[in-house]
Amino acid sequence: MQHKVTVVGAGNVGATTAQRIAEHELADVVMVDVAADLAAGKALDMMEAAPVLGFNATIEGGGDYAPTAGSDVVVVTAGLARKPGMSRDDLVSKNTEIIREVVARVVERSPETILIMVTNPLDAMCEIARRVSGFPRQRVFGMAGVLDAARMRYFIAAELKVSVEDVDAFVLGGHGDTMVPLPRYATVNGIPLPQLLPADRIEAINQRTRNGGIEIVNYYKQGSAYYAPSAAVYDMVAAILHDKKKILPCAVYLEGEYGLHGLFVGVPVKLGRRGVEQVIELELTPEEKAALDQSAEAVRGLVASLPAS
Ligand code: TXD
Repeated sequence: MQHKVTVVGAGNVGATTAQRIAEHELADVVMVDVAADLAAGKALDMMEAAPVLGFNATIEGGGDYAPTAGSDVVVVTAGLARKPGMSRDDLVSKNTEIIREVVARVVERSPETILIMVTNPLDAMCEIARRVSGFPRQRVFGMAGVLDAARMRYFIAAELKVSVEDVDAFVLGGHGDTMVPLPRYATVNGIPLPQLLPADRIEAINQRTRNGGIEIVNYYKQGSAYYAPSAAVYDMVAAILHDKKKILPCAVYLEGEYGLHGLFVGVPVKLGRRGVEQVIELELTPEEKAALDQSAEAVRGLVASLPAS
């Protein structure tokens, strides 16, 4: 393949992302995990599907970072999920340690790469990656909005019994309870959602979108969503490698846009071969702006609590 993508973390999201990238022949994939055999075994298992499915991309896996050198894109999914008895702060400090180590090691070998962060708490881990890599905001950002919007799009399509292909939606803000679904900017083949559904049904869709992650966790009991998250990462990687200039909601470091400075917040951006090529500023109503500010405050609080390096 022309391109190389590294996926750090060969768990549920990482391995499924690797599979989607390879099966679509988007790039050759290197998976790295502290659980080296897990990464090696999953890579081999996927390669053994190649003759049946007929894809020519390669997937290799292990614990070594040497094969990641010169990656066009690096997707970081490494981290711990919260276990019983673990506080949110425990998770933040443990994942901060992991992200610092992982980002330093990939950036050393791929100094020109584009980093897509996935590990939670997403917006805070993006900030750690930005600090450690020293990358400009064009090349370090997070996946959350594409997933949150995909959930909202699915819920709208299911409610209206229309094709998911016709439904667009935007979700702004941090990746958490304070995310801001924007039904005013949701459309069904160009028709604004508020013309198709009454306010109470729209509010129910907003609420289900905010709870989209926990809804899946409640089914799985252990572990969290990965089919839709890996699809969202795939969409971002494809937009970058094919220089599509797609407008997608991503967690990006704001430098004054939306009146916010110096923190990662989910907003629409243009994604192309150079990464985030433009931040798109939507016009917001005072209520929408207040909800975005509240979401940004939650991110700011979490970043302020990060352990010092
Ligand atoms: O919207 C979003 N951004 C998200 C985020 C959607 C879904 C999942 N989200 C978060 O991604 C989730 O809360 C986790 O923080 C990550 C990864 O989720 P996943 O479901 O893939 O978790 P797993 O299956 O536990 O996989 C994590 C892997 C596992 O194989 C570990 O061995 C590995 O990370 N790991 C490491 N790899 C490399 N280096 C280090 N230090 C390391 N530590 C753990």
